[in-house]
Amino acid sequence: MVPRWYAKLSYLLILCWFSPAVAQVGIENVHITEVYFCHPGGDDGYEWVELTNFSETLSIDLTGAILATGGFDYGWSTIVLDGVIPSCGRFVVGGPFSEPANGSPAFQQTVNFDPDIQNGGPVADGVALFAAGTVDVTVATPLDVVIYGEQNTWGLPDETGSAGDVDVPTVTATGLSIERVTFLGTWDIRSAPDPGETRFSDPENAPMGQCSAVAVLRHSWGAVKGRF
Ligand SMILES: [Ca+2]
Ligand SMILES: [Ca+2]
Ligand SMILES: [Ca+2]
Repeated sequence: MVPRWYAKLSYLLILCWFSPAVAQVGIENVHITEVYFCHPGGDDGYEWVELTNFSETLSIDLTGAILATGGFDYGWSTIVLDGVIPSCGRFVVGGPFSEPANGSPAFQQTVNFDPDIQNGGPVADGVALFAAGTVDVTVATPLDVVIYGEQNTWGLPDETGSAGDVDVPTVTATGLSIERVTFLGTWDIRSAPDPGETRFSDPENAPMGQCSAVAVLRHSWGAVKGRF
Protein backbone atom coordinates (compact mmCIF):
# COMPACT_ATOMS: atom_id res chain seq x y z
CA MET A 1 0.00 0.00 0.00
CA VAL A 2 1.49 3.37 -1.03
CA PRO A 3 1.13 5.99 1.70
CA ARG A 4 -1.24 8.80 0.79
CA TRP A 5 1.41 11.50 1.32
CA TYR A 6 3.69 9.66 -1.11
CA ALA A 7 0.98 9.51 -3.77
CA LYS A 8 0.28 13.23 -3.34
CA LEU A 9 3.95 14.12 -3.60
CA SER A 10 4.34 11.99 -6.72
CA TYR A 11 1.32 13.70 -8.27
CA LEU A 12 2.76 17.15 -7.54
CA LEU A 13 6.14 16.19 -8.93
CA ILE A 14 4.52 14.88 -12.11
CA LEU A 15 2.47 18.09 -12.38
CA CYS A 16 5.61 20.23 -12.05
CA TRP A 17 7.46 18.08 -14.51
CA PHE A 18 4.82 18.44 -17.20
CA SER A 19 3.73 22.04 -16.62
CA PRO A 20 4.60 24.21 -19.61
CA ALA A 21 7.36 26.76 -19.07
CA VAL A 22 6.11 30.28 -18.39
CA ALA A 23 8.96 31.84 -20.35
CA GLN A 24 8.06 32.96 -23.84
CA VAL A 25 10.28 30.81 -25.98
CA GLY A 26 11.82 32.79 -28.81
CA ILE A 27 10.48 36.21 -27.78
CA GLU A 28 13.93 37.66 -28.53
CA ASN A 29 13.11 37.12 -32.22
CA VAL A 30 10.24 39.59 -32.04
CA HIS A 31 11.04 43.18 -32.91
CA ILE A 32 9.17 46.43 -33.30
CA THR A 33 9.27 47.14 -37.02
CA GLU A 34 6.88 50.06 -37.58
CA VAL A 35 5.05 52.66 -35.52
CA TYR A 36 2.24 54.94 -36.64
CA PHE A 37 1.72 57.56 -33.98
CA CYS A 38 0.52 60.82 -35.53
CA HIS A 39 -2.68 60.88 -37.57
CA PRO A 40 -4.01 63.90 -39.46
CA GLY A 41 -6.87 65.47 -37.50
CA GLY A 42 -6.25 63.57 -34.27
CA ASP A 43 -4.44 60.44 -33.19
CA ASP A 44 -7.00 58.77 -30.95
CA GLY A 45 -7.98 55.39 -32.36
CA TYR A 46 -5.72 55.50 -35.41
CA GLU A 47 -2.36 54.62 -33.92
CA TRP A 48 -0.72 51.23 -34.26
CA VAL A 49 2.51 49.34 -33.75
CA GLU A 50 3.75 46.53 -35.98
CA LEU A 51 5.84 43.68 -34.59
CA THR A 52 7.71 41.17 -36.73
CA ASN A 53 8.85 37.70 -35.74
CA PHE A 54 12.22 37.20 -37.38
CA SER A 55 12.38 33.51 -36.50
CA GLU A 56 12.00 31.28 -39.53
CA THR A 57 10.90 28.35 -37.43
CA LEU A 58 9.16 29.50 -34.24
CA SER A 59 5.64 30.75 -33.83
CA ILE A 60 5.76 32.82 -30.68
CA ASP A 61 3.04 33.32 -28.11
CA LEU A 62 3.09 37.00 -27.25
CA THR A 63 0.49 36.65 -24.52
CA GLY A 64 1.49 38.64 -21.48
CA ALA A 65 4.33 40.53 -23.15
CA ILE A 66 3.99 44.28 -22.71
CA LEU A 67 4.14 46.96 -25.35
CA ALA A 68 4.91 50.25 -23.64
CA THR A 69 5.22 53.84 -24.78
CA GLY A 70 6.98 56.89 -23.38
CA GLY A 71 7.30 59.58 -22.41
CA PHE A 72 9.32 60.46 -19.44
CA ASP A 73 9.65 56.71 -19.10
CA TYR A 74 7.90 53.71 -20.69
CA GLY A 75 4.97 54.02 -18.33
CA TRP A 76 3.04 56.52 -20.47
CA SER A 77 0.79 53.84 -21.94
CA THR A 78 1.05 50.07 -21.77
CA ILE A 79 -0.68 47.26 -23.59
CA VAL A 80 -0.57 43.65 -22.51
CA LEU A 81 -0.24 41.69 -25.72
CA ASP A 82 -2.53 38.79 -26.50
CA GLY A 83 -1.96 36.49 -29.42
CA VAL A 84 0.49 34.45 -31.41
CA ILE A 85 2.86 35.77 -34.04
CA PRO A 86 3.79 33.16 -36.65
CA SER A 87 7.35 32.62 -37.84
CA CYS A 88 8.33 35.42 -40.22
CA GLY A 89 4.95 36.94 -39.44
CA ARG A 90 3.66 40.34 -38.43
CA PHE A 91 1.44 41.38 -35.55
CA VAL A 92 -0.25 44.76 -35.74
CA VAL A 93 -1.68 46.11 -32.50
CA GLY A 94 -3.66 49.32 -32.12
CA GLY A 95 -6.68 50.96 -33.68
CA PRO A 96 -9.57 50.41 -33.68
CA PHE A 97 -9.90 52.60 -36.76
CA SER A 98 -8.55 51.51 -40.12
CA GLU A 99 -8.59 53.70 -43.19
CA PRO A 100 -6.21 54.46 -46.07
CA ALA A 101 -4.68 57.41 -44.20
CA ASN A 102 -3.34 55.15 -41.45
CA GLY A 103 -2.38 52.39 -43.89
CA SER A 104 -5.64 50.39 -43.64
CA PRO A 105 -4.26 48.13 -40.93
CA ALA A 106 -5.77 44.72 -40.22
CA PHE A 107 -5.26 44.36 -36.50
CA GLN A 108 -4.15 41.14 -34.86
CA GLN A 109 -4.98 42.83 -31.56
CA THR A 110 -7.39 45.75 -31.53
CA VAL A 111 -6.73 48.13 -28.68
CA ASN A 112 -6.84 51.90 -28.39
CA PHE A 113 -3.59 53.29 -26.95
CA ASP A 114 -4.55 55.27 -23.88
CA PRO A 115 -3.08 57.80 -23.57
CA ASP A 116 -2.14 58.10 -27.24
CA ILE A 117 1.42 57.36 -28.28
CA GLN A 118 3.69 60.36 -27.86
CA ASN A 119 4.61 62.15 -31.08
CA GLY A 120 8.34 62.73 -30.77
CA GLY A 121 9.62 66.24 -31.21
CA PRO A 122 12.59 68.01 -29.61
CA VAL A 123 12.37 65.65 -26.63
CA ALA A 124 12.45 62.10 -27.94
CA ASP A 125 9.81 59.48 -27.20
CA GLY A 126 9.92 55.73 -27.53
CA VAL A 127 8.08 52.46 -27.87
CA ALA A 128 9.41 49.36 -26.14
CA LEU A 129 8.65 45.67 -25.86
CA PHE A 130 8.94 43.96 -22.48
CA ALA A 131 8.82 40.29 -21.60
CA ALA A 132 5.77 38.71 -19.99
CA GLY A 133 5.89 39.03 -16.25
CA THR A 134 7.59 42.43 -16.27
CA VAL A 135 6.45 44.07 -13.06
CA ASP A 136 7.46 47.68 -13.70
CA VAL A 137 8.20 48.94 -17.22
CA THR A 138 9.63 52.17 -15.81
CA VAL A 139 12.66 50.34 -14.41
CA ALA A 140 12.89 47.07 -16.37
CA THR A 141 15.21 46.55 -19.33
CA PRO A 142 13.22 46.26 -22.55
CA LEU A 143 13.66 43.50 -25.12
CA ASP A 144 13.39 45.87 -28.07
CA VAL A 145 13.05 49.61 -28.45
CA VAL A 146 12.63 52.39 -30.96
CA ILE A 147 13.40 55.94 -29.88
CA TYR A 148 12.28 58.84 -32.08
CA GLY A 149 12.70 62.58 -31.80
CA GLU A 150 15.57 65.01 -31.68
CA GLN A 151 17.21 64.18 -28.39
CA ASN A 152 16.72 61.45 -25.81
CA THR A 153 16.48 64.02 -23.05
CA TRP A 154 14.75 61.74 -20.57
CA GLY A 155 17.24 58.96 -21.14
CA LEU A 156 14.79 56.29 -22.27
CA PRO A 157 16.71 53.03 -22.03
CA ASP A 158 17.39 50.74 -24.96
CA GLU A 159 17.95 46.99 -24.91
CA THR A 160 21.14 47.42 -22.86
CA GLY A 161 19.27 49.10 -20.02
CA SER A 162 21.18 52.36 -20.55
CA ALA A 163 19.92 55.50 -22.28
CA GLY A 164 19.52 54.66 -25.94
CA ASP A 165 20.53 56.49 -29.07
CA VAL A 166 17.80 58.13 -31.10
CA ASP A 167 16.78 55.75 -33.91
CA VAL A 168 14.67 58.22 -35.90
CA PRO A 169 15.54 61.91 -35.61
CA THR A 170 12.05 63.10 -36.46
CA VAL A 171 10.41 66.26 -35.22
CA THR A 172 6.97 65.71 -36.66
CA ALA A 173 5.47 62.82 -38.58
CA THR A 174 1.81 63.58 -39.25
CA GLY A 175 0.41 60.89 -41.53
CA LEU A 176 3.79 59.16 -41.69
CA SER A 177 5.18 56.13 -39.94
CA ILE A 178 8.60 55.22 -38.70
CA GLU A 179 9.84 51.91 -40.03
CA ARG A 180 12.69 49.58 -39.35
CA VAL A 181 14.53 49.16 -42.65
CA THR A 182 17.36 46.79 -41.79
CA PHE A 183 17.53 43.67 -39.69
CA LEU A 184 20.21 45.25 -37.53
CA GLY A 185 17.89 48.07 -36.54
CA THR A 186 18.24 51.05 -38.87
CA TRP A 187 15.05 53.10 -38.98
CA ASP A 188 13.57 55.55 -41.44
CA ILE A 189 10.46 57.63 -41.99
CA ARG A 190 7.90 56.08 -44.28
CA SER A 191 5.55 58.30 -46.26
CA ALA A 192 3.01 55.51 -46.86
CA PRO A 193 2.37 53.57 -43.64
CA ASP A 194 2.75 49.88 -44.25
CA PRO A 195 1.15 47.78 -41.52
CA GLY A 196 1.50 44.04 -41.92
CA GLU A 197 4.46 44.14 -44.30
CA THR A 198 8.11 44.25 -43.36
CA ARG A 199 10.27 45.86 -45.98
CA PHE A 200 13.98 46.31 -45.92
CA SER A 201 14.92 49.23 -48.12
CA ASP A 202 18.61 48.49 -47.73
CA PRO A 203 19.54 46.15 -50.62
CA GLU A 204 22.16 44.56 -48.39
CA ASN A 205 19.31 43.13 -46.34
CA ALA A 206 16.64 40.65 -47.15
CA PRO A 207 13.34 41.65 -48.70
CA MET A 208 10.22 40.84 -46.75
CA GLY A 209 9.57 37.17 -46.30
CA GLN A 210 13.17 36.28 -45.57
CA CYS A 211 13.15 37.25 -42.00
CA SER A 212 15.91 35.73 -39.96
CA ALA A 213 19.53 36.73 -39.69
CA VAL A 214 20.42 33.48 -41.40
CA ALA A 215 18.11 34.33 -44.26
CA VAL A 216 19.52 37.84 -44.47
CA LEU A 217 23.05 36.54 -44.76
CA ARG A 218 22.04 33.82 -47.19
CA HIS A 219 20.16 36.27 -49.35
CA SER A 220 22.98 38.80 -49.41
CA TRP A 221 25.48 36.13 -50.32
CA GLY A 222 23.10 34.63 -52.85
CA ALA A 223 22.45 38.00 -54.43
CA VAL A 224 26.17 38.46 -54.91
CA LYS A 225 26.53 35.02 -56.39
CA GLY A 226 23.35 35.34 -58.44
CA ARG A 227 22.12 32.01 -57.15
CA PHE A 228 18.84 33.10 -55.60
CA1 LIG B 1 -6.04 56.50 -27.98
CA1 LIG C 1 0.22 60.16 -31.03
CA1 LIG D 1 5.41 47.54 -42.01
